[in-house]
Amino acid sequence: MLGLGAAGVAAGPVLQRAVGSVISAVSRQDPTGLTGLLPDSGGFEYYSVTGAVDAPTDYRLTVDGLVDKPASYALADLQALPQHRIVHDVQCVTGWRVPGTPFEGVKLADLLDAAGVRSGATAVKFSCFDGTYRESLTLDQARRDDVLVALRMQDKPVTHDHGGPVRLYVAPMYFYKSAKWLSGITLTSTVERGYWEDFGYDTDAWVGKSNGRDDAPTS
Ligand SMILES: Nc1nc2c(c(=O)[nH]1)N[C@H]1C(S)=C(S)[C@@H](COP(=O)(O)O)O[C@H]1N2
Ligand SMILES: [Mo]
Repeated sequence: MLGLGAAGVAAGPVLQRAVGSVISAVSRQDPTGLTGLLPDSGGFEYYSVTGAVDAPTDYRLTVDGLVDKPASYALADLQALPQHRIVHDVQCVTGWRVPGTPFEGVKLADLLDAAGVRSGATAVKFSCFDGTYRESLTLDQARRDDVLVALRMQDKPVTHDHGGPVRLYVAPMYFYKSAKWLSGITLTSTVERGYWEDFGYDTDAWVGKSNGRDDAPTS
């Protein structure tokens, strides 16, 4: 496992296909069985690394770690903040793609500003109420305009299957960075690897410029 990242640099697309099939295999084994039950998925594939995820009765999004003002937002609090809309292609690292998908929500940068990021922080860790998935970004990546705490997707509230009520949306990166069922944002002193990154995927997951791919420049 640990050598996989370095091997990716050398093996390129061949390794990419290999790790891609790991994700497909996990998705096929999805114990919820939902993958086959979504007739109008619109090109999306349902992913969950855990079984059925319970919808929270009282949704909260916490912001903590290396901040001056830790916060806990209810959904209504997030809805009351300025909303931003991005229309961009969704690209899963395994190959499927949904062009021109609208996402709308609060800029992650705005939540970071409100929290008052302390000087020792260099990264942001995301946790999910499925209890297992986690992701991370560097602080610079997290402050980009095209990174949203998304409340809407395809011009309607993010559905439970797509990670609602609130998911992360990292437009310039492969979709595994866009953590579903977002529940926590924690400022940390180092980047902590995400769930799939423990299996060899790149932590810096730029579309076309990571995971053994070197396509046309993006962003
Ligand atoms: N909590 C959580 N977030 C997740 C995942 C997951 O399994 N659990 N899978 C990731 C991957 S690999 C992809 S491609 C997208 C899939 O999003 P979708 O189910 O809305 O199509 O969610 C990403 N975020
Ligand atoms: Mo994915």
